[in-house]
Amino acid sequence: MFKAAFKFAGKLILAAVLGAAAAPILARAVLPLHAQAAPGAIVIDNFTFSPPRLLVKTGTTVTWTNRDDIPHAVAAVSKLFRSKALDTDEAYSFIFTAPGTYEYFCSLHPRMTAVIVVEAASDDAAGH
Ligand SMILES: [Cu+2]
Repeated sequence: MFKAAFKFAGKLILAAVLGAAAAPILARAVLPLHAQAAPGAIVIDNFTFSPPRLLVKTGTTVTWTNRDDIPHAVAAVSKLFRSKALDTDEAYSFIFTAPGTYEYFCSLHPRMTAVIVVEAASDDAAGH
């Protein structure tokens, strides 16, 4: 009788321990599907925008950081955005709210070109 009750309690404790151990694993597996607005980071160095083509979702803040030892600037071909000249280690950010292909260049060195492709976030796509 006591033995049976003890066995039963042991099973409950085992279940509780397993449950506690499984919870963080489940949380880790589920979370990345939600709150993931991958930030966009572009590095300017050696007269080059890297990456030359960046794919982001709507609502993403893209930040350009000048790691070159001379000034550069960021200017959209469409004139949607335009930074001032960025000295070494200075940064410029722009939030992309609409899907599209955004070509841009360095207004100080117009041969430096690159592109940002903005895709609708999955939540947006469902509403349209
Ligand atoms: Cu430049």
